[in-house]
Amino acid sequence: MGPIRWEGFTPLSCEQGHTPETVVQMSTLSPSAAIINEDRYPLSEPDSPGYADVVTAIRRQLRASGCSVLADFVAPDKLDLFTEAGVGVAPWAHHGTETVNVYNTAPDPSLPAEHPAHVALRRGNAFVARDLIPEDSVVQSLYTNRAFQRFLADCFELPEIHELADPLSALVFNVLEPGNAHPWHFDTNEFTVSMLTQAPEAGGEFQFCPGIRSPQSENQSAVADVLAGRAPHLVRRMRPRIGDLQLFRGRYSLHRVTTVEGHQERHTAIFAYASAPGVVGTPTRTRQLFGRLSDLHRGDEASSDGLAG
Ligand SMILES: O=C(O)CCC(=O)C(=O)O
Ligand SMILES: [Fe+2]
Repeated sequence: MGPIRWEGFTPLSCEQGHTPETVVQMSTLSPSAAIINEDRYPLSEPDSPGYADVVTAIRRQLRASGCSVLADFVAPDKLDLFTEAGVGVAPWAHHGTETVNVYNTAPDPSLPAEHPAHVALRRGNAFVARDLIPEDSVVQSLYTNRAFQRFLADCFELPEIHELADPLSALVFNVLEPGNAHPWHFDTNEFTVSMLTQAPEAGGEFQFCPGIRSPQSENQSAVADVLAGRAPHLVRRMRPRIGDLQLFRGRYSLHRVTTVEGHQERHTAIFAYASAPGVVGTPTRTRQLFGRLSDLHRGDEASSDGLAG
């Protein structure tokens, strides 16, 4: 496998009168013409009717279910770059088999017996931290691309979005080996952007319960019902394809990935952003995911919105 490189812009020809300086400048503003399927997602033309139509459709889906899958987001001839990016770093994933609950919180005996926080789940997945993903990787280029960020902010109806300040969790590959699952959980961040880069032979289905909790209500009884398998009507099932981009409000929607079957690992690139700058994961969560901390992780364990986890 050759080195993975993506320049982040389509080189402009001399006839157009662009100097090297303007080309470099455009590389941070204009996307991605090279790797994004601009026929369907015209990110380099944010003022076009086509862009507005795409954003409107995505907003509608996000409002309705907290999830929108942007089919064929990556240009077909660039899919391999994403798969190779994941395959190249998967050996560096931190593997942890841990007993967790849906909130990723420590056991709390003071909670009532029926509280879903008492349900112990086995999490057998692995994460590659951002600081182990080469800077010239295609996923780093996409993560930091301004046009991509502007597009995501438009989709999530935010004035702007910010890269996490967390050097580990801002951008990760999630590696699920055969036999492992990512059990029911809520995400720490409000919304997540992810892309399957290698599919399992079987299993590894994404399941979610749209908007099962909100900042106003934890809705513990419904969460407990889902964990006990008593509420299949609340669960939606999805099987993403490589190169589809998934936008997801994972802080409010309980979700999981079912057990991976067959011989091939399931790889997902996860692009984490926040509506405010400077967001860093808590030390507890960071240790769970990566087995280590970075200098930036402070001792502050409290979440900002009052929800657990
Ligand atoms: O791999 C996926 O599709 C989802 C992963 C996930 O939910 C997470 O990392 O929080
Ligand atoms: Fe998640």
